[in-house]
Amino acid sequence: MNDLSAFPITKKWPARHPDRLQLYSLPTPNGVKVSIMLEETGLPYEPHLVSFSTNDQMSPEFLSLSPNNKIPAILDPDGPGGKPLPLFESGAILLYLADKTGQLMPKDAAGRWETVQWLMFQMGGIGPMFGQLGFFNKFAGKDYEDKRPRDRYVEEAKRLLGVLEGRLAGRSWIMGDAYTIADIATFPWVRNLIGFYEAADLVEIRNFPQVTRTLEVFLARPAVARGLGIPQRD
Ligand SMILES: N[C@@H](CCC(=O)N[C@@H](CS)C(=O)NCC(=O)O)C(=O)O
Repeated sequence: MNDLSAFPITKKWPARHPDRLQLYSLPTPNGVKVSIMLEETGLPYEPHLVSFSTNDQMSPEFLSLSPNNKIPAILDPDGPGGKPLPLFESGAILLYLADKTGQLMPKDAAGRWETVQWLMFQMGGIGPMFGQLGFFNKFAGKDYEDKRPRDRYVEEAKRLLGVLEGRLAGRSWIMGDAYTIADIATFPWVRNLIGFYEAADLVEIRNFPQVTRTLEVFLARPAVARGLGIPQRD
């Protein structure tokens, strides 16, 4: 069950503990979703750093597991039927880990689907739109004289924050009292938007007190604090 040698990714990133779930990642907002989830669940795992500075994500070994050349990806030696399971896409990985551990997902069917809905809201809205805002505000796009592309994503980020703000009114977490994978997917992106992407003033984050209040509680969780630094950068 623990023989991972058939997976080319283990040639570049050897498994020292082949009985543990293998994580290939970098502490970006998508990457930390999975390390936070693993820290929250207590599942034993072995993290491997996929360095963008050496273009590791384009190596044949990484592409053999994650053909879209994006982190995070996992290889679970103990997947369904006891067979190894490779997986990429952070939303799919969060769903898989919730299913495997029975944690961070409501038990009732209606609550489960509502959680999946908010997970998809993050995957299809918050992640891609905040990411574009990061490009136009912090990275190469900031030098463009024409600010219309940046402003388009500022407006879209504000709109999405407004949706989240409305959802959190009267609730501790996205799913009410239950802390779930929807929170784990969403709040690393809010943190990044107002931190690393330096867009707090642009999106007028002060107008979203429910969002910032929940972000603070999220960041105070010990598993979140640990997960934000995994895998350790060189
Ligand atoms: N939808 C994907 C997006 C993952 C993603 O965008 N990962 C970025 C880092 S946050 C990446 O690996 N970029 C490397 C590249 O594009 O070459 C997921 O949620 O897993």
